[in-house]
Amino acid sequence: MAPRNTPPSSGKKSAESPKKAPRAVAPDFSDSYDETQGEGGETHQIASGDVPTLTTQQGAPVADDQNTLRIGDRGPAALEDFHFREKIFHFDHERIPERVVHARGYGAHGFFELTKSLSDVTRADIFQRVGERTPVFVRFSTVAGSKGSFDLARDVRGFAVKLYTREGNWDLVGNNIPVFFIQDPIKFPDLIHAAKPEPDRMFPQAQTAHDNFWDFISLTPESFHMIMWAMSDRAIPRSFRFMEGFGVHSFRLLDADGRSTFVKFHWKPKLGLQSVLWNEAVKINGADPDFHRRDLWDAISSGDFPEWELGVQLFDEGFADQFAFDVLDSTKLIPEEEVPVQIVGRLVLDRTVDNFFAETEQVAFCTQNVPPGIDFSNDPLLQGRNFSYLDTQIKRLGGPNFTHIPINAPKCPMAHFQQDGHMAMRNPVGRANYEPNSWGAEGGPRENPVTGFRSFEEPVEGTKRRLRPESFADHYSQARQFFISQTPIEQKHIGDALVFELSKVERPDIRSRVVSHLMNIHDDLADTVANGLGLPLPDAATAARPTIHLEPSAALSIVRNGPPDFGGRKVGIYLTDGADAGVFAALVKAIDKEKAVYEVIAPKIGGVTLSDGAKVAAKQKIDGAPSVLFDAVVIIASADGAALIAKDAASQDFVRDAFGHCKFIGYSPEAMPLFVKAGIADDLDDGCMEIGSSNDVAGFVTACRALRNWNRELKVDMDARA
Ligand code: HDD
Repeated sequence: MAPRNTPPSSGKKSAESPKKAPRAVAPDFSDSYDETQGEGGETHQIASGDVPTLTTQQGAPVADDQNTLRIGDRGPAALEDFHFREKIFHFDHERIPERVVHARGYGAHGFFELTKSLSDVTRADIFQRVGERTPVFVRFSTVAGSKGSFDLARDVRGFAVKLYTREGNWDLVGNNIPVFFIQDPIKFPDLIHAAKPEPDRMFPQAQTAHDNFWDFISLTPESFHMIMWAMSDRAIPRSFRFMEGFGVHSFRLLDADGRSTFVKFHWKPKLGLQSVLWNEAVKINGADPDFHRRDLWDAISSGDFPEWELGVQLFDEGFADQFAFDVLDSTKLIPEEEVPVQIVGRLVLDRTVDNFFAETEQVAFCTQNVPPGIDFSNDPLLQGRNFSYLDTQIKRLGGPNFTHIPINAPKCPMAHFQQDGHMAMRNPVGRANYEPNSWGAEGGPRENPVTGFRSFEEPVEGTKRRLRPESFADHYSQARQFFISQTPIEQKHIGDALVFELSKVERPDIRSRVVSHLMNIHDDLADTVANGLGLPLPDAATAARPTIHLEPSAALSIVRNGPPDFGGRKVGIYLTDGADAGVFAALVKAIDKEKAVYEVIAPKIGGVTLSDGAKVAAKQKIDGAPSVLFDAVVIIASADGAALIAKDAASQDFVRDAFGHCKFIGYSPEAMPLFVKAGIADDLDDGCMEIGSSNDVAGFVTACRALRNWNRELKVDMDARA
């Protein structure tokens, strides 16, 4: 081979010239492309038949997309290579700023269908006609992590819904938790700075388990209700499909006469609530960082469309006046026992995006997007958000015309005089670009006092000043109500989460300050956390208002609002060669009947040969399919197969983790050596079910409806005082 710095001798090259080295060959599209040999011996595919010709952005057909234009065989590139320059220029500019919060997200299309008219309380067109469907785009997200972070962070989940109504877009930009950390939007940058990676070291990514976050929280008592939710299993959902959504704030509904009814919005998943354990979440992040987005994509692609009910809590000024808390305070919820949630519609996600960037990345939610008949309350957080969302889209999407991007454009007619700006796609046409004008019918659109948006006519007076109202001062009572509304296993998880997070905090004084707030919430919780951290119990933090006792609310627990059946859940079936074909067939049938899904896992990706000689392809090799990816697992092994997998670490982890995570485990009797080697053979309980024949299958699948056998975990609590 000629040395690199040897100049070409003449136009001719020796056989050893580096140019002759074989080049990467493009994927084989030989069905649709004709292949031809490039000058250097490389293979390319050229357009033919229905396959379009590659062009530049200007539409010029491209003859060669493999080689830049150069002078001489081994000489410099030519500046006139417009195709190369355009391609690289465009590539260099592919990234846009990620969202400052909620950077990691995943979206899908669907529809909202009204099932109960709200025409008595609102003129909003979307709430008038039962059975009518409105197109929607939904984006789920985590808050703190950057775009490439993992899905199972302990974090709040965004639940943002854009409804393309006939009277303009309505963006209901909510979370999977019905309250928020702060009461005043001026604290939002501080909250987010504190939660994100620390600015000098830029870690930890996508987690709040660090000093800055807990320092801020411990100095912000109003955050403690939200902290209870964020430390509960709500913050590690099993799937977007199994979590609730909340509009959080009190909004207003306005009827045609301008009369107002307060409303809070709820999304309730048809498949019930479900979360994972923290130990599972940590492992899922390693095994499949895209766990949530893959789950949503797979469900929609397979026709198992995720569905939520839209619920509304309606209340009037009279209720607001007598409610124990301020309905304008976003750190408080209204218990469903006090104002029931009425179901008025359903949301179905039935279409994945065609392109992630065009749709999910470019979608711009703005809380101030409301149609006539829906209006804001004076919740200060909401008022602040109404400024922030519009502002952030300009930074992110580069100019004021982001509504021209198809995902953001309303699907109803638009007519206005706003024009120009970067990337204007559809300027108004005609002579008049102002109003009033005297161009008559050709003068463009006019305001309409009847159909147009009207704000609630609320008499307001007061002194201009900076203050936090007295009515916002109780920070602990609803935090306590949340805690006492949880089942024992959920209470344990809250304690575990607090101990875990605070164990990552280096400064003992911060840990102690957090516990001092827990003292105002619940003695047992404070005691468990202090004990788990090895701290003496501190004095309770000074409270602006003493904690009052509120009755528990069943709606606040995940376990009490689990699924009606095992539908939408996934079973991991670990097979070996020689596994019982009858049991496998019965299992598949029972899972299908339950509307659940399964994946076959095998020692080799090539699959296994069952007892009857049938071959079964594997979806996963055991190393890539730890049991954390499944809701329940089954091991069907032959004696020889069991002897083989019993020695394998990934196989041992598979059953040990499934057991530790309280999952239902089905197994053929031959699989027992695996449990022995995994060290759990003596612990197997009634959630571990032997499947000796196909007759045992139905009982197992029915048992899985309970999702977990929590008793297993309740026996051990490392943090609680003995
Ligand atoms: Fe926010 C994004 C939800 C308070 C400022 N927020 C954002 C998203 C969701 C929420 C779901 C992602 C939307 C998407 O998928 O593109 N935010 C909430 C909820 C809050 C809340 C439920 C409290 C009730 N947010 C909040 C405050 C402020 C912001 C108080 C500022 C004053 N939020 C933003 C933002 C973001 C955003 C900076 C970043 C990206 C974006 O807007 O589009 O404007």
